[in-house]
Amino acid sequence: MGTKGKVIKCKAAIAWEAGKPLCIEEVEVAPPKAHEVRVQIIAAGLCRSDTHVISPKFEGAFLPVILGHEGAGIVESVGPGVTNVKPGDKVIPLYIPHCRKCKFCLSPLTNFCEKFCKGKNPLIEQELMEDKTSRFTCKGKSIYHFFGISAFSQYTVVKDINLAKIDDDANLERVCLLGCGFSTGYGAAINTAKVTPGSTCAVFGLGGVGLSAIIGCKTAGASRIIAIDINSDKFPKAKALGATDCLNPKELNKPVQDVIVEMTNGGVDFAIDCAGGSEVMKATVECTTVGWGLCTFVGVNLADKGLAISPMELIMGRTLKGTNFGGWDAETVPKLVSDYKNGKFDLDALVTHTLPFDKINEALNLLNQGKSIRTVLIF
Ligand code: PAD
Ligand code: ZN
Repeated sequence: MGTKGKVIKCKAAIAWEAGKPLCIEEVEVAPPKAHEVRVQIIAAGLCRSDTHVISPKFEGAFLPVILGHEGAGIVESVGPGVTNVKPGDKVIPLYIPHCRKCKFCLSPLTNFCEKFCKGKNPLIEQELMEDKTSRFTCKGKSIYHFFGISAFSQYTVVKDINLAKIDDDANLERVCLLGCGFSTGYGAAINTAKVTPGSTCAVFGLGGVGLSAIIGCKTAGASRIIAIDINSDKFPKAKALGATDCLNPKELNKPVQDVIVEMTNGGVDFAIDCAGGSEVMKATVECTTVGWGLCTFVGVNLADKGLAISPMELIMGRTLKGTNFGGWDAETVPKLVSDYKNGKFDLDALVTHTLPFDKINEALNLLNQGKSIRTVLIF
């Protein structure tokens, strides 16, 4: 009488068109094929990256689509050949696959996988399964997957290599944030930048990703953490999580990087951009000290042409780095779950709202109005 091998009808949020609210619809979710897993989503956070694809500014989106890439759930059934998870296991789907065989998976230098590196824009990769078909249909139409995850559905199908199996007692309403926002910001600080004890740091953009970067800087032992946002409402939380100073570029009478350079006797050791866009990237570079300043880029700004930089910035000893998903993969995310359970970091502070899944448009409005850090949707 189980659902294994059968089509499941359930609710999902579909983006039919760019710039329009999502629609909660009944969808059919096909059973998993070889090396695929059908997952019942229990909780999912809403990340800024979900909104990029349905922005009218974004070109090349695959629509209609089921968004969502920060989810956690329970395996409902597995297709032939799946050995890493079984029905009933708790899992976090990851948008960076981990085949464990390719040159990237075998290298300690990256969390990438060959399957992730083929395309140019990860925002529109993994829109279909390996056989180039979708497992979702709605009203007779095939619906695209998103980031290989599509967490905004009560049931989804993902590849086995996109799953991290986590502890049975993990709190899915919190560890869903390890699927993107927390891991990205925290990992940007501790894995990519490798922030050092006693260092000075600047973090631009205080959403879920930037606040997590602040947690990472503090965990790494930074002595000064300067938090920057154009929305001063974000400052109390940044301070509570470890920021020592907060700056709003709109309230300064000179560029924020000049103010930071003055405050820090020549610039910070580490700067992390969690907002995106050429203006912030430029400030991120220019607020670091000559000699050894290290900039890490995380933020994505679609309408922006990117950074034009003078070679002198680098000749003077600065380093530029970027990160996708903070350096974590399917092998290391379960360890992050254990660290959370052991109290190494707190995720509650990032969750400003909890809403039933069908209120997803309310969650989008809260994010767009700068009123939320993370809304966790409960399915
Ligand atoms: P968010 O929208 O919750 O937070 C972004 C914050 O940046 C907001 O508080 C804004 O007010 C602030 N901001 C905007 N413009 C500026 C500016 N000029 N100067 C200072 N602050 C500014 O987003 P989020 O925290 O969910 O995500 C942050 C970015 O990171 C976003 O671009 C997202 O797409 C990207 C991201 N990247 C990865 C990755 O792996 N590289 C993963 C997840 C998210
Ligand atoms: Zn994300």
